[in-house]
Amino acid sequence: MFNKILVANRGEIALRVIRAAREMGIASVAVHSTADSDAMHVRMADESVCIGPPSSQDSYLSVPAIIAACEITGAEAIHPGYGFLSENAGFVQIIEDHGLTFIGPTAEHIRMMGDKITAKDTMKALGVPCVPGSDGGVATLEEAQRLGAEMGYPVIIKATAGGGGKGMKVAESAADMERAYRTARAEGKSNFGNDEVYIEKYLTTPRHIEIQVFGDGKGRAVHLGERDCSLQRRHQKVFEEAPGPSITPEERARIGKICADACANINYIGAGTIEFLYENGEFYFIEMNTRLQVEHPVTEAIFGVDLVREQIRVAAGLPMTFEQDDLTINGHSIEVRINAEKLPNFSPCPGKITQYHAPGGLGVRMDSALYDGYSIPPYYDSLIGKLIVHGRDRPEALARLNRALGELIVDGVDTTVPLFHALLQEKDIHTGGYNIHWLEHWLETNLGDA
Ligand code: MV4
Repeated sequence: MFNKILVANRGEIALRVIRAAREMGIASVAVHSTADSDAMHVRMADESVCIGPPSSQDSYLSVPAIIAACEITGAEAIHPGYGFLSENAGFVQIIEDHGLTFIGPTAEHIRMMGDKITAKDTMKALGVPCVPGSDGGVATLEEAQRLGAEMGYPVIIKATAGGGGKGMKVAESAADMERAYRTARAEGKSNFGNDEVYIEKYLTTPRHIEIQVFGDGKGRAVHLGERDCSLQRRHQKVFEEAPGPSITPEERARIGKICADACANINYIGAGTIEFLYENGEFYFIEMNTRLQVEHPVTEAIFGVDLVREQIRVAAGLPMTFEQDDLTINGHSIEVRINAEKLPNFSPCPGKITQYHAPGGLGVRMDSALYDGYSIPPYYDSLIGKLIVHGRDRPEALARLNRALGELIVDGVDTTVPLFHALLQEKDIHTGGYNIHWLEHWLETNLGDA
């Protein structure tokens, strides 16, 4: 096992990794920008290294600075958290070239899943159900038009290098295809330097269901059920839960096994998420994320496992502490993302926290790097905390969420807390009757959010 690991991230996820390391008897190194000298991850780590100025580009994304911090401190492995360098295959390559270990998948798997056409081809060949669409890339407008006519409209054109909704255009009809095809290609080119696109049948009212997978890199892999992350605004998740309110145990076992077998087949190592659209009882693969996700705690809650601990174990060449048959679901968990944002437009709201009080009690977990008097810097993501609740069933989890939100105090900045109080008044939230468009419709109707 490693003696010391470096955490190449900030905020709540840096704390999350430091906590796992400490429980394992592993020393931790925090890295930080000059804007984060007073950040909680710096205080909580055993050691810290300042790696650059406030801009992420020159600090949390600076590969030379992070490698140098490893060499100075003698850290043997790097945990990337989520975002920043977590899905950067070049970073993984450089880490390995320096004799260090990346706590995460191989550069090859990151590259494979980062290219959406390759990811889909791979998953299809492994027996994972995919959205009907083009076989690989679509090189010409004429081919796109032929496919549109063949599949029937609406269709969606997606950039192979896309993500977070960028480089994705819906064509409602044949007349709409030229515009959609050209803009998807142009956005792929300008955002990712890659204008290759593919086409899928557009699913109009699906849910976003993602399967948590975990592999040991030696041909063993398991699944840890699904999360329903359909409540999103502009491709940012807002509210996540596990298990999915619409998924039966039989469906979970079936799609879970397909995903675990696919990961075993490619010798996948560590945590991964296989994303699906789910409509009319069918799962359709869209993408795979090769990182630990923001919403991993809901899975941890219902399975009673520490996913970061397992990531560190398999990176060190040790086996996972569980097999598929050990993994059973206990109750229901919900996470809400607390962002420093001002409603109704979700505009970023950095500033000084004059008072912070985290909720507690049975079934409540607050993952946050906030403290009284902390100043949220304006340079980074607006996520300032995640409130995760766990109950014996969904109604108990919802009641607990309402109770815990009532205890939470974050003064000095605006947050998304009022949104969750309002959502908990909605019948559809209590019945679980929502899809990927529900929240945006609700925001438009109730807050006038464009
Ligand atoms: C789709 C889709 C409908 N049909 N693909 C959005 C980002 C990227 N991860 C994939 N996305 C979508 N792909 C087909 N064939 C609808 C979306 C989509 C979406 C997906 C998940 C969660 C929220 C969403 C919001 C808008 C569109």
